[in-house]
Formats: sequence, C-alpha cells, structure tokens
Amino acid sequence: MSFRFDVVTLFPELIEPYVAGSILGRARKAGLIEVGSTNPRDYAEDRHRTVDDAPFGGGAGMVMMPEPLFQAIEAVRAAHRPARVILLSPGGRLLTQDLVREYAALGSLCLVCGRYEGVDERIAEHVVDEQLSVGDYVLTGGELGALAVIDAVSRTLPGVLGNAVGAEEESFTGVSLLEHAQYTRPREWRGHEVPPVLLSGDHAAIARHRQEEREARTRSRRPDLWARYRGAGDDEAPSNGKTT
Ligand code: 9D3
Repeated sequence: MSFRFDVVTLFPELIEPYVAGSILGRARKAGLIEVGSTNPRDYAEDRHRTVDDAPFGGGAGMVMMPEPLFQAIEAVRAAHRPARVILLSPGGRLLTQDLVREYAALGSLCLVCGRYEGVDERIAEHVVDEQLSVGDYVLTGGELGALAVIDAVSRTLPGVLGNAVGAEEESFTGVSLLEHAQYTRPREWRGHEVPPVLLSGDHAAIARHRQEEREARTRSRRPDLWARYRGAGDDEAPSNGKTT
C-alpha cells in the first residue's frame, strides 16, 4: 500500500517540481507514495475567485477566507480519506523526527498550506486536526513546510531510500547526536588532509574518533541536544559515562 499525501495550496505548481526532481520522484514511480494537490481557488465562490480578505479588527495584510479552504479540504477528505489533516502554521507545534515517525505510521496525510498573514482561525480550530511548524523562522507560506513533511516522512518508508542501511541507521540514531564528519577523495585537498585515523584501517579507532567528534560537535553547536543526551537515563551517573 502506498502512502498518500494531499497538499491543499494556492500554489500547486510549487509542489510538483520538488517531488519530481528528488528521490520522491523515484518513490512515486515505484508506487511507494502518491502526491496530489488541491487548490482552494478552485472552490472560490465569486467570479474573481477571491480566497483572501482583510482581517476583522484591522491590521496589515490579508487572511485566507474559511469557505474555499474548507471546500478544498472536504474534497480531499471525500476523495482520499486522509488519516490526519495538518495545517502548516508558524504557530503550530514543532516538527521533530519523532513526529515524522508518528506520521509515517498513518498511511496518509492532508497538508494544508496557508499564505498571506494566515488562515481564518475557525479553520485552525474546527476543521484541521492539528497545526505544525517546521522551525522558528518566518516563511512566506506553508508549501516549504508541506514539502519538508513529505520528504521526511517518505524517507522513513521501506524501499524509498535505495540503500536500506541509510534508513535503518537514520531511524536508529535519530537525532540524539549530530553526525560525524565525512570525507572522500582526494586524501589531501588544497592543503587540507583527511584525519589520518580514517585511513588507518583500525576500525575500533575509527569508531572511537567518530563518536568523540559527534559528542564534541553536539556540545558546541547544539547545547539543547547535548543536555538531553547527557541527561538520558540516570541523572547522577549517566549511562553514557559523560561528565561534561
Ligand atoms: C506577523 C506574524 N506572522 C507570524 C509569525 C504572520 C505570518 C507570517 C508568515 C503568518 C504566516 C506566515 C507564513 N508561514 C507559514 O505558513 C508557515 C511556517 C513558517 O512561517 N515558519 C515555520 N513553519 C511554518 S509552517 C507554515
């Protein structure tokens, strides 16, 4: 059974090229995923096909009207019965790999993209199942968020990554620590050498080097992840043996 994604968006032309041009295109050809788009503008009620209006109470910008968005979501529900309807919104909960795994188990998703200053709150409150943000920065609309969800969910599905090791490794390591550095040929590039231990053939030493690098990087770049990693298990005698 293939995983079905439906994207509700005023800009369906933004979705297809990324899907077609990435590993998702291969997954689709292999019958592992399907991606559809539905445009709320097709459900506008006036001859100008209006989908936005000024905010009640005043303020800058425009708000997406509820009815065209609702009709588009209902059309997707009727046609494809998505397991969950998710509104991409800067005010939603943050996307994490744990959430990606939860979504991957559902089999189908409808991803609703806002534009302008946002969507009418009654859609957020009464129509969708949840709201999701992809990070604490401001995007122009939900489309990049929807693509992030499609990409992250798809790569967890069996068979999507050609090499099964990648998927297994990823799901196993999750994001508890940052990755170690990677190098390929040449062994000296513009005066910069590959760390000699990687050329030593000593697999235990290589594993140790990489683990130390992951910890050092995580500590300096992602103190939030480092605190969780260090705190995993017993808080007075960490099972990972780290004391700094
Ligand atoms: C002035 C207040 N802005 C909220 C931070 C208004 C606003 C800006 C940008 C409302 C919507 C948007 C469009 N962004 C998204 O639809 C969006 C988003 C994002 O901006 N950041 C991270 N994740 C997401 S998911 C959808």
